[in-house]
Amino acid sequence: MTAKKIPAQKSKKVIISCAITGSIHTPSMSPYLPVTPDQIAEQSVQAARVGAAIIHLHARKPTTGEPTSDTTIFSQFIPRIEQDCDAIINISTGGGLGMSLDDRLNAAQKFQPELCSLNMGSINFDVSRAAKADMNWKNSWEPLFLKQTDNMVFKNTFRDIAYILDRISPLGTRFEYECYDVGHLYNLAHFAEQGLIKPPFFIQFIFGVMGGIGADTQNMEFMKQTADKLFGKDYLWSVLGAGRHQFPMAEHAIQMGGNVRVGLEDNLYIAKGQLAKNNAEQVLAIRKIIEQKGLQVAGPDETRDMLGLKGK
Ligand code: KMH
Ligand code: ZN
Repeated sequence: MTAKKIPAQKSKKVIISCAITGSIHTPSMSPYLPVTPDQIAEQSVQAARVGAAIIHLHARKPTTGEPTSDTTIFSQFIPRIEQDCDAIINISTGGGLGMSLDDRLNAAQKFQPELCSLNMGSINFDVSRAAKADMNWKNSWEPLFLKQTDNMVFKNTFRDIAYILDRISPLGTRFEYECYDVGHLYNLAHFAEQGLIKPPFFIQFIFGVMGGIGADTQNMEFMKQTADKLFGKDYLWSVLGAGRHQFPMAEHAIQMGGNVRVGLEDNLYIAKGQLAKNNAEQVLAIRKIIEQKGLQVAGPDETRDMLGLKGK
């Protein structure tokens, strides 16, 4: 996948989001995946200090690393991150595969952050191939969880999305709209037409999840053309490439004038065969690419203005 030669847009600043831990990777895959509240807080603050304006968060059970919606665990890292850096907190409403919709909303309702993720459609989300890896599993839940994902739907029906909007929008929280395929942009347009969401829309184009659109640059251009058609100037876009697609897709997005998401939620590596030692390493690497193109990284307050957020 070679990036086409498109002149970089010099005027605007690039927003870096960092997704710290997620709910898909498991602790045996990398010793650097943050799992405990201390690790999540430390890596979030480090990532913010080196240029991430937005920190996207999930929680895990500290002893096993299993994804959890328990707000007492979120409360062991969210206030610390808020206190130790100025980054925008973005809490997942995707939670972990298999969680109920209400559980997925617990943390967002409690902490009322500036941003939440909102997944714009139901998809297959298959990471079962990871269960076949020749791995010395640290916890029995890990291979069991991974294995069953070939028969799992990540459910985000129109009713579910409306339910989330109904509960979270009144808190003044805005959304990062997660679009895993072109149809999800149309779903988003439907909610915009209903007047249930207001611009500017911050859209995350997600490439390379098994169940979503593939990770190639033509698909990125098609997603962008479709979003232009549906939302005109009313949106900002960012790119998340899953796994090994993270950096090539992010670089192409920067070249096309988009924003980027990195972090160990999406990819555990910093180079082929080399695990990232923390989230900040990936933030620094993408920052270097942005600056080499003569562009600047957006700070948290600039990002708040660009996305129309309520503030800290
Ligand atoms: N795991 C990513 C592919 C969410 O948390 O709501 C997308 C994501 C979803 O971050
Ligand atoms: Zn997430």
